[in-house]
Amino acid sequence: MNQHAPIRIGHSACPHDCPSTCALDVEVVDGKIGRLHGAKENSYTAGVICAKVARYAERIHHPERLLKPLVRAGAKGEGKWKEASWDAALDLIAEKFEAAEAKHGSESVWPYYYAGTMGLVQRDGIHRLRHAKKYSGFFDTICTNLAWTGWVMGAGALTGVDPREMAKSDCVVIWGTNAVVTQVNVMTHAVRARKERGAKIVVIDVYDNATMKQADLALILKPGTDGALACAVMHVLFRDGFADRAYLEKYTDDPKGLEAHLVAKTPEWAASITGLSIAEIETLARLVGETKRTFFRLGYGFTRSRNGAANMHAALSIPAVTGAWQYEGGGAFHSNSDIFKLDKTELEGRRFLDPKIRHLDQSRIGPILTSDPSALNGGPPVTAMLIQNTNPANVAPEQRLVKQGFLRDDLFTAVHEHFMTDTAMLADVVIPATMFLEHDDIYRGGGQSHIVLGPKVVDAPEGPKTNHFVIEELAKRLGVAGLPGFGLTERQHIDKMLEKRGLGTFETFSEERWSDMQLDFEKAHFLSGFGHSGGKFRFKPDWIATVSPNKPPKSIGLQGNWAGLPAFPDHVELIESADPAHPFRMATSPARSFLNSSFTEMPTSRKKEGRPELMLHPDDAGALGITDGDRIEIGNERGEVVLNAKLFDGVKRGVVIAEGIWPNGSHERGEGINVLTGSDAAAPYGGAAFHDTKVWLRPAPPAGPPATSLG
Ligand SMILES: Nc1nc2c(c(=O)[nH]1)N[C@H]1C(S)=C(S)[C@@H](COP(=O)(O)OP(=O)(O)OC[C@H]3O[C@@H](n4cnc5c(=O)[nH]c(N)nc54)[C@H](O)[C@@H]3O)O[C@H]1N2
Ligand SMILES: Nc1nc2c(c(=O)[nH]1)N[C@H]1C(S)=C(S)[C@@H](COP(=O)(O)OP(=O)(O)OC[C@H]3O[C@@H](n4cnc5c(=O)[nH]c(N)nc54)[C@H](O)[C@@H]3O)O[C@H]1N2
Ligand code: SF4
Ligand SMILES: [Mo]
Repeated sequence: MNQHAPIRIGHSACPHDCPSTCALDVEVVDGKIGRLHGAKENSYTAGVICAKVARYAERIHHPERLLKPLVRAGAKGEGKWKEASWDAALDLIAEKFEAAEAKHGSESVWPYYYAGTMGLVQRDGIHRLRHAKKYSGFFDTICTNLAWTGWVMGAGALTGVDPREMAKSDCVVIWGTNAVVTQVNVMTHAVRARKERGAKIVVIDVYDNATMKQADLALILKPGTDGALACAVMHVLFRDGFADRAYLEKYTDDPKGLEAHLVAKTPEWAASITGLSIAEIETLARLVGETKRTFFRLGYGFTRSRNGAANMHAALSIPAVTGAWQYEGGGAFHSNSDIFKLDKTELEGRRFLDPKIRHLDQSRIGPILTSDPSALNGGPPVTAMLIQNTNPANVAPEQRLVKQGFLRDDLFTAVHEHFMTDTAMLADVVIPATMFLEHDDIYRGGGQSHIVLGPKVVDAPEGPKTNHFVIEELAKRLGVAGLPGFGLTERQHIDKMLEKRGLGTFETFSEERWSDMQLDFEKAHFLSGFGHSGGKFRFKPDWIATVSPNKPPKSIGLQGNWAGLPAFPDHVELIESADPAHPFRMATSPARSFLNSSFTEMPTSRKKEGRPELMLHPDDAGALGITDGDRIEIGNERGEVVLNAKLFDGVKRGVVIAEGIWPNGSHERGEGINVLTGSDAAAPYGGAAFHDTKVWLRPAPPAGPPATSLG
């Protein structure tokens, strides 16, 4: 980069799958990207972004970036490719989709996508093609299902207190989110409360992570036991006179029933389940009881268990008992996803949606691709796929099944990517994608309240094309390009969504950069009632009838597995409990310098993360004859993986933590951590329990001949 060339500042939004959706200032020098900064004038971003995105230059100008369409030239997964023109690659994909449809019907094609980009146009346009062609539906369960469902069961809407209000709290409870790592902006506002008001910060997690280092009260519990903690806290609140009975009477469904139910949920009871001491539980209860302005910032991590929806509902019930919702800086927040209301009907081609077409569960891709009849939902095998913005061969549970599926000879897979990911390695065709600074899009922040515009900042290199281009070009080849909703540019789609919402146009938004959609105080605090009919917070969830954004479409067949879900907040043993053959429980918590599998290609990120490791308690290691750095084999019925032991006393005995989703090829046998995680659909309607896995550990046998590495 020429040091004397003038620096231009472009504006954008971070497209990655992170609740923060930071507004960005982007340095551009000589048409190349320099440092990225958080927009200071955005009241949520407040000038702060994470380090991995600040060094985006390393990702966008990466020497291994995909620049040419590639067609498989050897066996699947062998890594032999020949270059192709865009026309040839798109013709081939269209031809294979037509052939699949001719043989097994349109449902044998399964467009598969996720939130590698959160831009609405580039991410969600794939549905336009899906619906127009009656391809199999996509039930997106992998991330938000358990968390959102649990929240909505209680509050009735996926909204909550303005996250900036944390700065006005006297106590911030950061529960099951490693915010320092996964959404750093939470800390900006929480730490402001401590600096300006002497607020206490509480962190509840399964290990002593980076966020816990910031805590005044640090609680390390066993995975999947948060419901027990929440119940004991509420037991103490009722017992010691901290329950706000007037609030309970006015705003909740059955406070007397709850109080009676909680009589047996003592701190002793919860201590035996959570591994916390009675004193720790009493301290938390007293703190949130005495501190009316307590802000519960509830994350995703503690819901990635088979009882995760119930645990979210239980934690969310606490502020309804204290009445914290009534106070500025008090109440709870998880996601604002319900406030934006941008109309995607046209973008997603919803008018073509045929309710008879089957849906397939994203998280069950392993059983689906290996043609497990229960996962195929009564339909034909999947024989053709287009994959955008996601890397299921690495991130999806039950990885051995996923890979076995991708290796099927009768499956055609096209992957649209930035890099040769584990999934791209298994494809038949790989096409190169633009990055967010090279295309137009619009974003909404689930973890905050802004809609942020992301206009194109620089030209893409020769080769990569947008997701939008690929969908439109396939539509032409598949005979649906004449249908309404096709043939528009990205900007036209953005204009339509903004205009319908009364927010102007792409043009006017380019000046404003973002729009703050925050609900007013009364609505955000549910002071005019919660989202359910009747307006009450529900301590007694209606797991079946409640309308929830995660409820599966009827055609998925999976109509709810509520067996075992509790009538009132509770601890339920739906988790993969340890047993004599599997004495440990594993959580796969996020790594700071990766974002799921993204950024694993960046040299700085890899250097910072070191190597795939398993954190375990020194006493557990001692009992197994394992010392720090030893190779250790970890397994269950689904498979085995070798990691290096990292002795660590910030975790309960019997609990182990594997941080980060390393590329499969970074592991000794070419298989990643998701070999061990389960793809069974968690109650009530599915979702992946990534932090809920029983395992055995043993010193690893000597490394054999190198396994076939897939990445
Ligand atoms: N650096 C980085 N940032 C990320 C990501 C990343 O991988 N890396 N991922 C992005 C994505 S897709 C998402 S959805 C968000 C998710 O962000 P978060 O809401 O933070 O959720 P998780 O990353 O799943 O886990 C958060 C914490 O939950 C803890 N945890 C696991 N099980 C339990 C439990 O039973 N109880 C409690 N109390 N805690 C538990 C984990 O140890 C971890 O510290 O982050 C996004 N941001
Ligand atoms: N063990 C374990 N597994 C997990 C989790 C966990 O905590 N533990 N977390 C889970 C969660 S919460 C999630 S959300 C999933 C996420 O998993 P994924 O959806 O696979 O997310 P990423 O790994 O970030 O991969 C996104 C891919 O999209 C590509 N991409 C980005 N932008 C674009 C674009 O504009 N166009 C195209 N065509 N491609 C693009 C990136 O290069 C990247 O390879 O992983 C899940 N897997
Ligand atoms: S904190 Fe999240 S939204 Fe902000 S720059 Fe980093 S990854 Fe993007
Ligand atoms: Mo996620």
